[in-house]
Amino acid sequence: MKHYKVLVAGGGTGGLAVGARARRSLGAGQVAVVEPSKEHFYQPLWTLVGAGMKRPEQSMALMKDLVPSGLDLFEQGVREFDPDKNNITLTNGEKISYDYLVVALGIQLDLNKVEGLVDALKEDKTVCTNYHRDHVKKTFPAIQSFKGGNAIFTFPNTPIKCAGAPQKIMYLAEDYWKRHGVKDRSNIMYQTALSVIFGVPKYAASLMKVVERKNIVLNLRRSLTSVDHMKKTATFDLLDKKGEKETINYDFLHVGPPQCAPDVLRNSATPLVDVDGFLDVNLSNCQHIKYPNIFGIGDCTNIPTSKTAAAVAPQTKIVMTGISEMMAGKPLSSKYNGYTSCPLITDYNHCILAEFGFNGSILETFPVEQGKERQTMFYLKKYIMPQIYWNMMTKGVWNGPATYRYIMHLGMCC
Ligand code: FAD
Ligand code: UQ1
Repeated sequence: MKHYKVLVAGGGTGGLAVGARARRSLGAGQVAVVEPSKEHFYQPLWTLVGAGMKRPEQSMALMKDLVPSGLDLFEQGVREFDPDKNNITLTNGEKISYDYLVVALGIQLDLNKVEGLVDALKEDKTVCTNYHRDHVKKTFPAIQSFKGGNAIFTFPNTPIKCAGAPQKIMYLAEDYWKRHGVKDRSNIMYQTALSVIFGVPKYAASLMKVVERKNIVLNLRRSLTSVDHMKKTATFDLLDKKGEKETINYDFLHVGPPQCAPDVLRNSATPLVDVDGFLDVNLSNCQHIKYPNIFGIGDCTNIPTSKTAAAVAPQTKIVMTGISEMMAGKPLSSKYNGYTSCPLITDYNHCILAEFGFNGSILETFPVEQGKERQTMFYLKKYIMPQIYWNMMTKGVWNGPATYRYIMHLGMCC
């Protein structure tokens, strides 16, 4: 059985970053990443792909080109965890053992939870989702060919990555339709399972002004249950009226799909996960609650902060610091504040850069009013973040903006 000092399950944003970081600190041949996909995606770009501002290829790089030399890559899925024996089984049956395991499996789309959605995404040009590596390509053509009627954007009744993404694409589509003379003939609806537009009151207040200015119909506590693409209808559960439903005709439908913990975790026979199937970790240091040599990072964990790549950045450092401290026999020192960020794009030129931590505490980097729609934040999202991602994050040298926040606030902040 092959053995590694650090084994990383999943080679997405968190897995690649932590793998590269561990490789640098522990040397060649000591660290491996298990990732079945040959392709790695910078998913935050999908909002811009959906709006026609970036090409799909710009969001993708081959794993073989990203993995640094000396970091071993297994092009397999993890089939089973055996945390009591410190090993995992791959989909091809091979077992690998480890001293430390980092679980970075992301969150899984649960398209089948909405009856008829898979068929609608395949068959109907007017149904799209920025959340899927293939279907994201349909979004901009669907926006371009919309000639008026009902345009529906949905937010699911499940955990979700980048909770802002279902509304960002709506604001971009509205801007596009306004500039192309379609807006007057359209009825834009945001159907969300939440009881607010956004979870942090400061940014929710700014977004409510955007919704009002754009004449968007905001329908709270609605959960998409089925799509009939032959009849072009979408049906929603009214979450505050038990058993009641509403059916709406659509001419354009962007779905924020239901999501769930990855199957391999949810179905795990071991006590690795919480009741919802997410990896059960300590929110301060990302260490597993029961197995101290297991750490979790990113969307697959039950850390109570919004699931984003921005959150993964500081977690990468916390995980690697924790492993180094354990190797040195020291107690863990990290205290994660829950930092996460959501660049809420409101049109083709503006963005509200939401940055917050546990319990909605505001953790803004820049010494300006970040609740405002700003061009500078749009350029940060469109041009600077992809550079940071490909040149720093995937190489394991981006810890998030905490140091810049401290400097820009002259040391007078968190
Ligand atoms: P992922 O990057 O999803 O990686 C998980 C990896 O695990 C995948 O490569 C997968 O193939 C692999 N895997 C799955 N199952 C197995 C298995 N059984 N064995 C081995 N490997 C497996 N974040 C931001 O910070 N800012 C944004 O503006 C932003 N916008 C977004 C817009 C959209 C449309 C989307 C979809 C996401 C956005 N995000 C944004 C969220 C961000 O992309 C994720 O939070 C981030 O990628 C999480 O990293 P991760 O490593 O936890 O998961
Ligand atoms: C961030 O660190 C990050 O991860 C790489 C993102 O994902 C793409 C983000 O969207 C944002 C906003 C951040 C935070 C970075 C800065 C400079 C505020």
